[in-house]
Amino acid sequence: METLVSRGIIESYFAKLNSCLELDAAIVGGGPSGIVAAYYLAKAGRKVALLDRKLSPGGGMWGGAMMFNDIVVQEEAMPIVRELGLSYRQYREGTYIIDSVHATAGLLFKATQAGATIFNCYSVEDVVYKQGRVGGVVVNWTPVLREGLHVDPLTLISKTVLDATGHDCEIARTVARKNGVRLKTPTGGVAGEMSMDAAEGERTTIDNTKEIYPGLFVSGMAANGVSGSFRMGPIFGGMLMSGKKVAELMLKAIEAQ
Ligand code: 48F
Repeated sequence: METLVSRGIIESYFAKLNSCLELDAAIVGGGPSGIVAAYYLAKAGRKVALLDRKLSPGGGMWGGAMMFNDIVVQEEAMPIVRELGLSYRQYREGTYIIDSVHATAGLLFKATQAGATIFNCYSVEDVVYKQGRVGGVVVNWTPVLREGLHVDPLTLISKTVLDATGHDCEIARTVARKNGVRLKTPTGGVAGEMSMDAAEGERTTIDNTKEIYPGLFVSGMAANGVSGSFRMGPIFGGMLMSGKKVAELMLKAIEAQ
């Protein structure tokens, strides 16, 4: 029995990893925008893997605000909430409350059910960069990096890469710093996020969701971070809409290749 269990996991896991060595979409970061992007890309029949450095993907959504585990979603994003089958209740006109643990678990369930593969405990430490294009991600075990062990990474080739790493915009930062290139952002680099303006931050999150370098897209807080716009706190409609928008942009880019 013990050997059967171990062999089952090893064979299944490495078949899964092997099938993800060449992707349509590599999504870095399993916060709400990344998970929603994974859902729509997988639903469209694309080969998509989402990588998150933590044991439990979900980013900043599990904890609601200050660990009070509810989130607010505005009317414009409710079609996505309904499509994903999340339970919610109306709060005031045009605003809804969702239990944040239910929301996070629900998004992860729907994305994987649609066919997205999630690799947790994977840190993306670099990208594949060829002929002026981002063409994949360089991954390592999070514990390897945490321990500072000198262990080389593996590579997943991908037609598109999404930086959904949240406030730190890690992938955009790495691409600009290591390759000396200008990104399609107001500064040509990572401008860094501004302080809180919830309404403006929500609006600009959608505007700033785009391809910032050939093959490299941004969503969620990373979209506002690279373009120097506002944070918005525990209102999550913009994150969901950003994930849907970026999936549509990435689908077009994949089809064009
Ligand atoms: O920050 P995060 O939740 O991303 P998001 O989709 O959503 C932002 C909101 O949660 C919140 C907000 C809403 O109003 O402002 O902050 O923009 O999740 C980002 C995820 O990316 C992972 C990290 O563990 C987290 O789960 N991550 C970050 N850098 C890396 C990474 C990396 N280099 N490799 C792998 N995962």
